[in-house]
Amino acid sequence: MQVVCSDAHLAHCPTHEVQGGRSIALHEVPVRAETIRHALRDAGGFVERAPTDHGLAPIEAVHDPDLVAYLAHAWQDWAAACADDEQRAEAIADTYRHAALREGMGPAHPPQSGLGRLGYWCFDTATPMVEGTYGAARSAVDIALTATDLVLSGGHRNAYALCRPPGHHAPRAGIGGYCFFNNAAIAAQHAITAGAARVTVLDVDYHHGNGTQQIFYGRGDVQYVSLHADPDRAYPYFTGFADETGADAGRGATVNVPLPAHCTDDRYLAALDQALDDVLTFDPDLLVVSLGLDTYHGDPIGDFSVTTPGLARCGERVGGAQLPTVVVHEGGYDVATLGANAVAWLSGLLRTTRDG
Ligand code: SP5
Ligand code: ZN
Repeated sequence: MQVVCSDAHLAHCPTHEVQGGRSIALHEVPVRAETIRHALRDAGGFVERAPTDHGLAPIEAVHDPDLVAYLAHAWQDWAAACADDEQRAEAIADTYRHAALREGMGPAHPPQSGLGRLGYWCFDTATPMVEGTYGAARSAVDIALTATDLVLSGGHRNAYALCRPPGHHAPRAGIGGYCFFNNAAIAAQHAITAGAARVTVLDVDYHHGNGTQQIFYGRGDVQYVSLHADPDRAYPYFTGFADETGADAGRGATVNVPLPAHCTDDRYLAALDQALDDVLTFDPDLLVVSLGLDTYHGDPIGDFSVTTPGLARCGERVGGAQLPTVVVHEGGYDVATLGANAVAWLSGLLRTTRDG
């Protein structure tokens, strides 16, 4: 199996996030991708490839060009506005553009201050930026796009994009949830631009992919199907309910399956089988999987009970759909098991894929 990866992600290395009011060590760290890379090397049968530069056009086909322009100099803006080096180390906003702030007064404009600007674009306290963040996020997009090219025109039945930072929480005009550019959404749109009639994004990260859902909510050509922790108890709290099914031309093309705490392998696989029925009914030309390994029972920020053999069975079910498939990496934070779990899921996919 082709694995697209690079060292560029190493430059995105903030050290802390604010979760539930506490400053804690950041969960989304470089060693996540490195440990998966090494496990795939040890497992054998995985071939590493470098990404190619796709430029800004595929990003701006999905994201607000003003957001893209902001991110290119966000850290410099922040650094210039900071009081001292200690504050400057990592960009985390203190004020967010909450809908109630300007209710009845028209939309806010991006403020001049680098501190204010961050809260204009970012929606949470867990998405710190450092100087190397933009380059790493650009590279993650190129990784997803290169993997997509391998499947669209490179003669490969599937490919794995080992992306970091992840992407599925980033909407058209915002960042959050450790995400800057929505790698999976950009890959899906890239396939449509290249001539695909229909593309499905199947999101199996523990968290709801609010960004991907928002980007395609009104679209009938890109289906979004997600299994995730019920937003009544889990981040991102405001999206991912079962009654969110799409709007306008996208009516019925969004499928949300909220799941309970301690969700077992069997419960998860039953939900996945149903979701795959919806995917096959939609009949996409390409499947993009947003793969999060934070469904694993040992994940520090999840509460599911999915095991390593369970993850292998998940990969088998997805491979059984027999669709050209791009697997785009999202979350998963139990560093000790990430490698084994990635190998399990991807090997499952390969086992059931014909001429994989
Ligand atoms: C890509 C991805 O997986 N992003 C996840 C972002 C989650 N950010 C904040 C999570 C807050 C979770 N609080 C859980 C406490 C568990 N003990
Ligand atoms: Zn997640």
